[in-house]
Amino acid sequence: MILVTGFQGYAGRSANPSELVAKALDGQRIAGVEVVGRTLPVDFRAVRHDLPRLIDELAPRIVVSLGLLPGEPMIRIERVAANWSWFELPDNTGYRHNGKVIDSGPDGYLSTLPADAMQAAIRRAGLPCRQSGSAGTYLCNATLYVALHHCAEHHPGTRAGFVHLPYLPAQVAGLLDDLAADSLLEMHQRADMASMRLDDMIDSLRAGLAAAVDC
Ligand code: PCA
Repeated sequence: MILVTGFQGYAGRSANPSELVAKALDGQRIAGVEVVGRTLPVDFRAVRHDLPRLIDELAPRIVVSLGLLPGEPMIRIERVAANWSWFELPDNTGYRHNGKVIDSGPDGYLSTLPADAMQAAIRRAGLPCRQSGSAGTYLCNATLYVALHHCAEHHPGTRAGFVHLPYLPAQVAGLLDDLAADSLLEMHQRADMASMRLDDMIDSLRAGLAAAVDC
């Protein structure tokens, strides 16, 4: 079984493409393997508890968490989780975590997903994909760290990783309207206008996960 998690909206954004992709994949089969899609709250303390519980309950072969990265123009496979959080924004409970993700944990983990094979499969499907050496210092990095730490300690056969997604086109259309209405910035001052269609995100995940199952 493959566990795919997405996040709720946060920071005043109504939608989070990661939640929509996780919901779309829920119940599908990829390369013969069943997918379970779940939504995580944008809540540091809940994720630290809920994600390990979900992994214990479902014992997935692969766990991939998804999140939005505003401004990212393509599918972005994260390779590294740091044991450090520096929340520029509070989470949805108003909490800002500044410090280690897990006090007793090592400084970092490398994703155990076959990132090269996944990237190649996504590009073969005609969709843009790259890899990254930092998932940031917000909740997505913390989520990847929590998953890798829990799997290292309790599920050594489970591969875990994180994929960041761009905005949906409709979100950027809304941002352009907001920008025009605010009349404060020129368009070239904003660097977060990249987007990708939901179907392309779903197809990317299907292609990437099929490659991960085969590795
Ligand atoms: N993106 C945030 C947290 C939730 C989400 O979808 C991040 O990149 O950390």
